[in-house]
Amino acid sequence: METTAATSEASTAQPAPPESPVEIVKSVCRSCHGGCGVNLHVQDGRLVKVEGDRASPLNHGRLCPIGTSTIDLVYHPDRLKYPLRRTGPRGGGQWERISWDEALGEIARRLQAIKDEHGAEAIAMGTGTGRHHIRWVSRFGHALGTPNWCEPGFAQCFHPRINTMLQTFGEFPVNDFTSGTKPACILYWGHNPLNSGPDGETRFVVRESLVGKPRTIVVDPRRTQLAAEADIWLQLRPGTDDALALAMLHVVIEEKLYDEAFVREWTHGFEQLAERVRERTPEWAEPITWVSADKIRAAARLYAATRPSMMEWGCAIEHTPNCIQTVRAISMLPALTGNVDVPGGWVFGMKGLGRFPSLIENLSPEMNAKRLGADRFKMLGGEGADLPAAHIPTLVQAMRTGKPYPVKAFMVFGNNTLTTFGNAKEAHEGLMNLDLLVVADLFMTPTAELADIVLPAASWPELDQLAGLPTIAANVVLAQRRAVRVGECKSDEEIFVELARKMNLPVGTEDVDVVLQDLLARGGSGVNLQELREKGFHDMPMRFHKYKDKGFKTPTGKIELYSTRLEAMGYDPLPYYEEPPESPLATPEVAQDFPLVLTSGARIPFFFNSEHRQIRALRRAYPNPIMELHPQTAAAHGIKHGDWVWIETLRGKIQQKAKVTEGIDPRVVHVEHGWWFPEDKSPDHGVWRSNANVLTRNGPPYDPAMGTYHLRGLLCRIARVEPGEG
Ligand SMILES: Nc1nc2c(c(=O)[nH]1)N[C@H]1C(S)=C(S)[C@@H](COP(=O)(O)OP(=O)(O)OC[C@H]3O[C@@H](n4cnc5c(=O)[nH]c(N)nc54)[C@H](O)[C@@H]3O)O[C@H]1N2
Ligand SMILES: Nc1nc2c(c(=O)[nH]1)N[C@H]1C(S)=C(S)[C@@H](COP(=O)(O)OP(=O)(O)OC[C@H]3O[C@@H](n4cnc5c(=O)[nH]c(N)nc54)[C@H](O)[C@@H]3O)O[C@H]1N2
Ligand code: SF4
Ligand SMILES: [Mo]
Repeated sequence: METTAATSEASTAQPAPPESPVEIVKSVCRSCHGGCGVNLHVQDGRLVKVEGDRASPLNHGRLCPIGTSTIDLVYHPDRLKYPLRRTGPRGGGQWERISWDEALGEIARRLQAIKDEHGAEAIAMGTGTGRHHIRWVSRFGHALGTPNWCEPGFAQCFHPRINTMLQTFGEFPVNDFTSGTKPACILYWGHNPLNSGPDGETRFVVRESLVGKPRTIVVDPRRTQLAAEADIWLQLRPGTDDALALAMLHVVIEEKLYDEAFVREWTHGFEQLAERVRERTPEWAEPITWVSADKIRAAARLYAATRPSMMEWGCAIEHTPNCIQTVRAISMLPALTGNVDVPGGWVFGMKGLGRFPSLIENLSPEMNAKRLGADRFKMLGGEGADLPAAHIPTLVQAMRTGKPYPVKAFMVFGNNTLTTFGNAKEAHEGLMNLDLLVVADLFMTPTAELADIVLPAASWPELDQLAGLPTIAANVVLAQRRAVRVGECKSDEEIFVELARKMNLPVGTEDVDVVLQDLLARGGSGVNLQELREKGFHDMPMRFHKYKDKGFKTPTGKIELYSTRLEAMGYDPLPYYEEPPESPLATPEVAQDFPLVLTSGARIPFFFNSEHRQIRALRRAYPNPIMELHPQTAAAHGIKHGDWVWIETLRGKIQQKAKVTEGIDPRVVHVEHGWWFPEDKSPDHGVWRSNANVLTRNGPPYDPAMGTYHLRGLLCRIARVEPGEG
């Protein structure tokens, strides 16, 4: 039975026999990065209703369309319910059911054989973004002895911000949504949190921050709802955020709009920064960014003059290969204007959870040095990383070519590789070349179809976990509870513990609850696991100006506008502009054939990355992949609203349905990411038809410190799909 996804306040309900008692389990939705409090109603061992918890500070009883569809997710007929072993050729779609014992036994045996023959580094771990189990993936890898784990968001999403902020500010700042002080100004930069609710905020607290009617500035190539309602909308050319940020810094410094006392006392390298941006005038930035110099000035003035102000930044600033310096430049706007660790502005969190035991200490220095990409990208895989990860393009290359050394096994826990890695065709080649591919997922995705063994993962109402949100800051600590069981599904956490035991690993074999208790005990919340589970959440009162006690946690004790740590790692200590590697300015010869600027991946409220396309209510609300183009561009190509359109780059071509809108520049096209069609025949499930990552690049140049590749601001051409084509 399906429920409608159209409202944000609804809960899902199914009729149940009146005589059975209903148990209510307090838990937390983890279908996105957020953590909306929920009451799970369980009757006869079955989830019968999921309602938002009105007491939760993160959602006050509300759920988004995805959370509202939880019952449809949990009991979807296509859920994987027991382990499967492939019987025919890789990707041939032939499977046999096996027991957990057989599955884990075979995985353990084959991993051990690969480790013995090629070394532990020949085994890579993979996962997806920000879920309950993300930290358990690297933990298991480290217990096994491999330094190679990866997540498609690590170099492309959130972690560039984390690592840059740790180097520059000493801590990771988040917005103060909970103290009650409303911001006077919010700058939304490459971020549309009304749709996305990322990084452990929920879209509900984000909405509430708008209640006090703050002034708003939006940096986005598309006219989103936020952009349409903004005081100032900077409609930039995709991929030129660095130039825009430098020009805004120029204005703030040149016109002395900064907080002089804060800058003097609490920042390092102001003079060098001033020198770096002296020539970066709005007039310099205008032809690069396509934003008028007047608007750039107006935005810088409004932002600097209106305090307290929040900086709401998103993954769009991490989808071009100058990502670390872009993040640094943008972060200097709150730094210069003193909007750091203040009520209603950027704050450092209360750290309700301890540091997750990643077991990285289990790796020798030699093994750490073998992490793919670590020698080049120190902010991703080396000393500049909070939790070092492997560089995905280098990993895919190691799978495809055996260089710099062979990677033979990939253990994927919650990632649909073919849809979310840049340059999906190369990722496919890599997967096809493996000796062992294991995929744990809720559904048989096009990636799982290529596996040797598929494991049925438990969805969030089926497992116990803790979350501290916002991510890293952890002002609110939440307990996720197992309320029901489906088939033979196991949580990722349990699978790792069982596999570690089966392989007799020296570490990583403790029960899940032992790890959780320790995590909570080492945080600053003061609650124990049982209390937390009874209430569902614990929010901690916020303290501000914490840096006044002991300074910022950087080598100079100040916010490092001039970064001594980047300098020590051999990177530029000051932010700079760099044109994206494929663009009308960088590659005019490519632009002759591919004249439009392509950006991808703006989030929609009905799906999380490549997920939820099989949930009927969500799919009914949003049936097709949509590309956006301007009416002039549409007319020039004979394209009408609703036509299917070919979008083609140097890498390949796909089709999505046209939304013709004035809200995008005539020179720019936007495509959605994550599309496949569960209803299409196996094994591909239509993954090559509309998948944005057929179009994207994973080649160099990368961000020199982070290894980031290019997903937004590429070059493309378009054509109408003619009847009978494609
Ligand atoms: N419902 C839902 N929620 C999600 C997700 C989801 O798929 N669905 N995904 C989750 C994930 S992994 C993440 S990282 C977050 C992402 O969420 P956000 O950080 O909000 O990022 P996006 O929605 O991808 O993009 C934000 C805006 O960037 C604009 N944009 C495109 N190119 C550029 C550019 O070059 N520069 C600038 N300044 N803007 C650009 C887009 O038009 C878009 O409106 O959301 C998370 N939450
Ligand atoms: N072109 C383009 N590409 C992008 C982006 C873009 O904007 N444009 N965005 C990038 C970003 S920011 C990110 S973070 C990545 C996101 O990439 P990922 O986070 O890897 O997202 P998915 O590939 O959708 O993989 C999630 C998979 O996990 C499964 N799953 C859900 N819950 C569980 C669970 O509890 N256990 C297990 N084992 N599996 C589970 C889902 O069914 C799904 O198959 O994509 C990146 N790719
Ligand atoms: S915003 Fe995220 S956590 Fe909240 S209901 Fe939606 S999917 Fe669940
Ligand atoms: Mo992401």
